[in-house]
Amino acid sequence: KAVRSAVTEAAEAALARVEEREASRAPGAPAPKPPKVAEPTKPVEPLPPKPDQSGPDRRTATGAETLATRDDVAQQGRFLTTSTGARLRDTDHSLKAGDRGPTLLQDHHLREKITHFDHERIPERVVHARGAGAHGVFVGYGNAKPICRAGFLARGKETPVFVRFSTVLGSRGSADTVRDTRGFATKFYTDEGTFDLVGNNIPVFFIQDGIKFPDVIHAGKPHPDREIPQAQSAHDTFWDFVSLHTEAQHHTIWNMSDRGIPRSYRTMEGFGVHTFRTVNAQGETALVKFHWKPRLGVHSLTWEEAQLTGGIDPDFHRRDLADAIESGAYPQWELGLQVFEDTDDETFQGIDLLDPTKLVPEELAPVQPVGLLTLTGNPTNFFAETEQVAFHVGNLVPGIDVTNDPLLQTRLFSYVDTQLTRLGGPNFNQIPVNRPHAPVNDMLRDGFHQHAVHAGVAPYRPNSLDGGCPFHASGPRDGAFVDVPVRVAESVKERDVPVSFADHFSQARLFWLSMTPVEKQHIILAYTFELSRCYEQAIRERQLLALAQVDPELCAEVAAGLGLPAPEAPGPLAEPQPSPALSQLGREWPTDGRVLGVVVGDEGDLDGVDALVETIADHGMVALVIGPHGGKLSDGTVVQRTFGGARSVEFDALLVAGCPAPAPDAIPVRDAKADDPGEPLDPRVRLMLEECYRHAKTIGVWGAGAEALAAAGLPVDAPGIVRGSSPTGVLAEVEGLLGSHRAWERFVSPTQ
Ligand code: HDD
Repeated sequence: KAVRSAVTEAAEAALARVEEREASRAPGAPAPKPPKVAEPTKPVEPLPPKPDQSGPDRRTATGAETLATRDDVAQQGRFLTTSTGARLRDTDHSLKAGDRGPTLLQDHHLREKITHFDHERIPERVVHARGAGAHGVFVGYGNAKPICRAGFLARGKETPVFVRFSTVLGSRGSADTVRDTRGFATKFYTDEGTFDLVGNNIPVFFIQDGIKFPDVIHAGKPHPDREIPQAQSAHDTFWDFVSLHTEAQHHTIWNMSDRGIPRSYRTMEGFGVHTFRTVNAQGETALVKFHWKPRLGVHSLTWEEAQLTGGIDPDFHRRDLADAIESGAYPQWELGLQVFEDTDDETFQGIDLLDPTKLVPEELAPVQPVGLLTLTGNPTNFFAETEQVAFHVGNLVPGIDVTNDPLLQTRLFSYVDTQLTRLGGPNFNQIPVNRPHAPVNDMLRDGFHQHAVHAGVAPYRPNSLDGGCPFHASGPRDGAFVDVPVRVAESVKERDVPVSFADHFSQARLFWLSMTPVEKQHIILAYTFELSRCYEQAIRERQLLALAQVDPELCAEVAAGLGLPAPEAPGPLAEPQPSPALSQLGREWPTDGRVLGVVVGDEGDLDGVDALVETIADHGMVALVIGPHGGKLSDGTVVQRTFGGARSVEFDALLVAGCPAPAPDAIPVRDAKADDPGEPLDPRVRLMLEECYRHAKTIGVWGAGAEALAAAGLPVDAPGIVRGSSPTGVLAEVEGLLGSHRAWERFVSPTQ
């Protein structure tokens, strides 16, 4: 009885409080804010979708217009509601028996909010978990017509696309700049169905048969006992596998080269890797390899930059892509084709086109541009788009077909299968980012997360009840996808591999021989680092034996770094003709979107800095003024980075307008020199200069800037150092040098 009366008293008191509040409210006045709410939650209009995101997904999986448009699926209305649309007056306090609880099971809103949250995560991709996406458009040049009837390649035809870049090994939250292969997957929403080009930034693969994919991935992923290391190949299991399984050696040398640490997604090449078969309007076939050529050229980080960036800005590539798009510096790639005659043996000049560990040098089969990809829009919602996008190498359109490459054949199975778990059922093509833009009438029904409300009673063929619909397209004239009637050789069932797949080293050697000395140096350092992280001596020795079959110099240098004897190759090495196109050096590229740091002090030398910043922007580059403190400098110059907050890795080049002295209360960055009253240069600027110098970045100085270089102990007349009297004069020269990415001559010794 006592308990009951206490409850009744509390309830009455609560009711009285509510009544009191209601009574004190003027007629028509809004409901009072609940107590203890720090942030008023005045309803505002939800953000409209970005104009560039006004997406093409306003239809059901059957192609019909639907009420469930993107705007509807997104948030609407001014008020917070439950998921079933009931307006809520409080989402900050659970429903309790009295203000001190306990909480009531009856609180539907509480349970809905927490239950939904509990299920917010889906399994990350088993590979390529870490990625960034963007919307864009592809425009065909029309010149592919003689070999391919795909409509999206027609002259001037615009096709919306979604691209997702990724690393392979790391988890979803891993750093962008690790040494790894990068995924480059493109979804073309064509009028003839969705075409997915699911490629990488490396033109070859570790394995020749997809049945070994779990092996290579298990070897590359963190060790199963302690789950380390994250997102890298510098560990025993990876090198154990590739040294035993030598067909991986070609892909591995690409990973150890600068290709493994791209400067930006915007400066990566992309490759379809496999050979595909194209068909023209006459039904004639050709074999092709797909290439993406970045307009800004192929550029990479240095190893040290990649390491520093991984700590300072693990989202470096993701941020770079989003910033570039948001600022209107739309990244571009040309789609190119290497075209080969469709012969019975499917080889070109002795290269087996079905072997995905082999490339065809561009000098032998030039890459012919057939269209332009421009990325113009950032995703509105990372999860909805970038995470839920589902690619599949089997998403083909009329005019493009697969070959018997055994790696590709397995991939045709794997991509649907993985989405069933990852996206929770068979209807993932109804998710907005995956919806085709071509009309869909597929007779696929029901299943988890079915969003379409299919009409009709006869989802089967033949039928008479739904008027016989849907009909078969009669052939190419109706836009049908027709499997190329490739002759299948008379054969027996066997688990075997063609003899032509047996050569594992000649193209790894071709790659090595095509590198410039500085690129070779980087490769040597990468192998030495990675193998030095292995514990097992036998693995190092076995990999050295593999390197001996690539090149004796490479093997000897890595062996010396590891303190091991260099083994001899068991037989003579192939002597392939080098392919200069494989090198990243020796060409000039546009400098759009390059980031220039402008170091200024509080005093003096600020003349012309504002004009310089404007000129940099006019030239399509980004200037970030780096000053001793945030806000504005004495002449009003706005500072974007402080000496304490900036690090060299953010910049492609540094312009130095003065020789800023250390602040009296400066915290030394590296050593105690800053306390020395004689120290002429702020140690944080010194560190920036030293790093830029070590990474062979262009440094431009004028006025007292030259003193800063000298104070940092750097030579003022080294390659890539520009000295001048005016900021604009210096900028002109720096811009010229940036075209070749780095002052490559500055990499002189293996220690750099
Ligand atoms: Fe794969 C994802 C590229 C071989 C199985 N792969 C995936 C992605 C890319 C590639 C870019 C990420 C797509 C995205 O952003 O969502 N994969 C390749 C390339 C290969 C390759 C260029 C060789 C030339 N892959 C390969 C094989 C298998 C798979 C041989 C299986 C036998 N790949 C998958 C997968 C993934 C995947 C498990 C994981 C997530 C997904 O598919 O959607 O199915």
